[in-house]
Amino acid sequence: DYTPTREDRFSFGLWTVGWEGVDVFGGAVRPPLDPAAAVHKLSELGAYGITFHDNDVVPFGASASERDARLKSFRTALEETGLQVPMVTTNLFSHPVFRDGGFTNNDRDVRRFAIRKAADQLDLGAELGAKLFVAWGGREGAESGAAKDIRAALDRYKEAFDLLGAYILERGYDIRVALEPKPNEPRGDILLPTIGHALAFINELEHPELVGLNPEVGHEEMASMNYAHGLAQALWHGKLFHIDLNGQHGPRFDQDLRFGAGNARGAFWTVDIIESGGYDGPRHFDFKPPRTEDMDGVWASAAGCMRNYLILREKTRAFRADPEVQEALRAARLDQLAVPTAAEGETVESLRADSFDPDEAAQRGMAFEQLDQLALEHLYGVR
Ligand code: GLT
Ligand code: MN
Ligand code: MN
Ligand code: MN
Repeated sequence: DYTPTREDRFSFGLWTVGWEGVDVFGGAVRPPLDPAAAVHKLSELGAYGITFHDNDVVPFGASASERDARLKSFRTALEETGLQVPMVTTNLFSHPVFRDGGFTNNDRDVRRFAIRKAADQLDLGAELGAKLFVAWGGREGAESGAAKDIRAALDRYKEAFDLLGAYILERGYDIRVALEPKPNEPRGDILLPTIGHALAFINELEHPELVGLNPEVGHEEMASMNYAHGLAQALWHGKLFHIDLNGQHGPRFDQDLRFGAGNARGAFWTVDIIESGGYDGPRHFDFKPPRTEDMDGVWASAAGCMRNYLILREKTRAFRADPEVQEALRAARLDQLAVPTAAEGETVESLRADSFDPDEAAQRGMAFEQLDQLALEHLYGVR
């Protein structure tokens, strides 16, 4: 049975189930969702955590008393349910002041305000026990050429994370930062468009150890990247701090389908790497219940994310445990790939001593088709 429990560590963005369905072509189709109600419903469905932007709970520009009232009912719901807040993030994209982004806005005063806004949310996150701060820079980018000096913008982007990193250390917060890449939408071209761009950027920061990644399925697939490979590389660098799970069909607009919908084969390998690659963070869903749905449909969609994850977890485990698969893995020489190419102390000169017959080696097939067929049969449910 695929009933989620808290041990599964499923978490949801408040903005996901709370999405009212506003898109470029039409207005809201669903009423605003009270954050406290979302906490109760997600807890009931089996989630362990909820994540949020500052403005998902406290409207932009709210008075101090309104802020306190909103936070109070949210906190009460957290206490009543025991739901955690593993991650928080800041909205630096909705208000018109962020039309050209936050940290890389051409306007200096807007950049200063954006950093301040992020720091306020770090304070709230620390108070609620969050261990992670996600930075999705959806508005950091451009539609045209001369409008953005990319090198200067990257200087400013670095400056923002250096200031926030210093702030985290100075306050003694147990919080790390995770960058979320996306190639485009809402900006024509977004800075740090893929996992690889973001990894390279992190190396230029003052406190690279504080900063890692929050890759999203749909965003990598929009860039025609292989999400599971991206997660594997982020893990290899020790930088997979968080994940945004959802569904996507190929390189079109950001679909944010429920996890397991869209590219099902990609979802299989995604769960396989999450479960076996050493990732130990939350299984976080960032999807948008389609605007065809009423609130019942929203909760069905949220439940579907967790159920699909558990189904795929069972299937990937069965795949790894299948003796025929283990045999096929050996036939495909995965065991050889795990062995260093040169033995301890060997040099290029040692390789020159090999007697190797390329024509003979060229005869060997790799036996990958048989291996992949077994994976598909596990996915299709016939094994
Ligand atoms: C926004 C975006 C997501 C990000 C969220 C965090 S907000 O919905 O589309 O991919 O993860 O800022
Ligand atoms: Mn996301
Ligand atoms: Mn998305
Ligand atoms: Mn999104």
